[in-house]
Order: sequence, then C-alpha cells, then structure tokens
Amino acid sequence: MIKTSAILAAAVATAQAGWAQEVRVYNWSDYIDEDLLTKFEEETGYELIYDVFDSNEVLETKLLAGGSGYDVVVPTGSFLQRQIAAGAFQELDKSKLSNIGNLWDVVQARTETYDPGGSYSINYMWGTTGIGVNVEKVTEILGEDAPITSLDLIFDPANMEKLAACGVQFLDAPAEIIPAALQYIGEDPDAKDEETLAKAEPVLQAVRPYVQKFHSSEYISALANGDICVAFGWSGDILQSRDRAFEADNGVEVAYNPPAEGALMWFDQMAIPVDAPNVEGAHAFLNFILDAENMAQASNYVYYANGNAASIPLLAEDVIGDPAIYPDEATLKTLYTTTPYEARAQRFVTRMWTRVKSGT
Ligand code: N2P
Repeated sequence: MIKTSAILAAAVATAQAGWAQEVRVYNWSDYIDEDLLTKFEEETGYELIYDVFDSNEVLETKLLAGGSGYDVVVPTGSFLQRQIAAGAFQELDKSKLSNIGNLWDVVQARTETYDPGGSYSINYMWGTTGIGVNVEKVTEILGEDAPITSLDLIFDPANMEKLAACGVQFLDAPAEIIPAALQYIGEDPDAKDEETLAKAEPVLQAVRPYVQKFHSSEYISALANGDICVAFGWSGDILQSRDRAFEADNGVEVAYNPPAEGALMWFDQMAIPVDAPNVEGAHAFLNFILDAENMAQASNYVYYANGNAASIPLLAEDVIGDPAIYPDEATLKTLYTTTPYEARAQRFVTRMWTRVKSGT
C-alpha cells in the first residue's frame, strides 16, 4: 500500500514538473517561421507545444468551454473584446515582459478599442481581408480590365458565373465576409441591427452557386497550384501563395489587393487564458515574440505586418516596402474595422452563415 502511494506520488510530481516545462500555444496556421519555435525552446528550456487553427469561432468555442489547456492563444481583436468581457483571459504581468516597450503606439492606438490599455493582450500581427487572383486566368476570362481590385470581382454574379470554371474560394469567416457584402452595397460594414445584416444575405446567395468552397487555409496552396483562380482571403496568406507559386516556378502569378471600396483591417492579439496551466511560460513566450528580431523574422516569413516598432528597421524591403502589407496613407484611409456582435446578433449571423454555406 505504502509502496503504491509512494510511486503514485512520484508519478504525480513528475507529471507536474513536466507540465511546468511545457508551454502550449494555439495560433493561426501559416503564421510563423517554424525556426522560431525551435529557437524559443533552445533559449528558454521549455518544451513548446504549438497547435494551429484557422477560425476565430473554433478558438472561441474552446476558450469559452474552459480547460483548453493552452497558455497563449491568438484571437482577432473583435473576438478578444467579447472574450475579455466573458472572463476568458487573465491580465498580463508586464513586469515579466521586458520587451513590452517595443510595441508600436500606432498599432496600440487601434487595438485600444478591443483591449483598453493593453491589459490582456499584445498585438502579434495585423492585416487586411481582400482579393487574391491568378492574374493570367482571371484576365483570360474577364479581359484585361478585369476588376481585380474591386468587390465587383467576387460579388457581381455576372463575373462570378464566369470565374466559377477556374475556381473561387471564400474564407469561412462570417464576421469578415458579411461586413464585406454590406460594404459592397453601401451599408455600414460594422452594422449590428438585423435589418441591415439581413441585406448581406441576398448578396451572398447570389454568388453562392459559384463559390467552390468556404475554407480559411486551403486557398494558400490552391491558388499557388493553379487549382483555383480567385480567393477572398487574408493579405499575408495570399502573398505566401504568391511566393509558393514563384518558388515552384509553375508559371502562376498571384496578386493580392485590398478591395478599393474598403477592406477590413484586423488585429490578431496574443493573450493568456484565465486557466492557463503555465502562466510563467506564457509570459516567456510573449516576451520572446516581443523581441524585435524574432518579430521581424516572423513578419518577413509570413508577409504580415506586426505591432512591434523596434522590428521595423529589421523588416525585409519586400515587407516594409509593400503597401499590401504596410498600407500607405491613401489605402489606410479606405480600411475599416469591426466591433464584436452581441449574443443576439451573433446568433443571427451564425444562422445566416449556415444558410449561405449550404446555399439554402
Ligand atoms: C494566418 C491568418 C491570420 C489572419 N494564416 C486571420 N486573422
């Protein structure tokens, strides 16, 4: 008896020690240079468990259920805001974040809305939601003046009917596609009332037959391989697709444009769940990300802008110099942001999205 419980106690102690040595991070897919994951382990001695997702809704379901087991998660600002309100996160201990001074005030001024004072989160990366095209295929089908910089490309059924043959995918992200549909018909993309929200549905249903798939990560390869010719997706993902095609030397030329009518500008924020098993390790990971060199390496790899001012001089010219990544003043003025849906509006949006995806 005594022997058994001694063994058990030893096993528990080992498990606990092991637990404290692990840091579990849940981040978006295609969102980091994996060399950084090894570097974190080497520098800190922690074992890093790094899982990925491609949907705010999936992350939110895990977070709100509790016991996700993650130490760091990365919701988009508008989702973070309501998750903070729901008590999903713990306040950051800034005394453990010696690199916090590297944050960029320009980005902080914008993320204030979601997390006042940055009490719960740091910006990881930000970007826009826009249009990726296979330039050759789209101009072959719609002509040289194909509206590749306009929402007309993806919301005008006449264009979409023709493009269906070469393949069009949309993000499976209702909180981004519905605002874009509203923007297209001149409504407020951040509308929350049901009457306005409902106006997005006929816009989406009209092009639904021509959308091959709603998915939030497959389009990177599909566009690069030439399997699809249009993706309504995320800026950096489409630029990664452009690079993959270039590296494959397969003759596919991919271009990304934020729609001229206005694009959604979003901010992905790193935060620590209230029940994180390794709070110390979570801070170590955040501080590692806040390092200027690490952050520059991540942005240079995935083609997304970041919230780290100290990293700017270390960014590659094709990152800091690309207005699709770091928008110029003129583009910046056309970008819009969104705020969270309250529970009732969220249910309305979720139901609409189910109908749109199933085409019913
Ligand atoms: C990375 C996608 C991150 C942008 N693949 C979504 N907020």
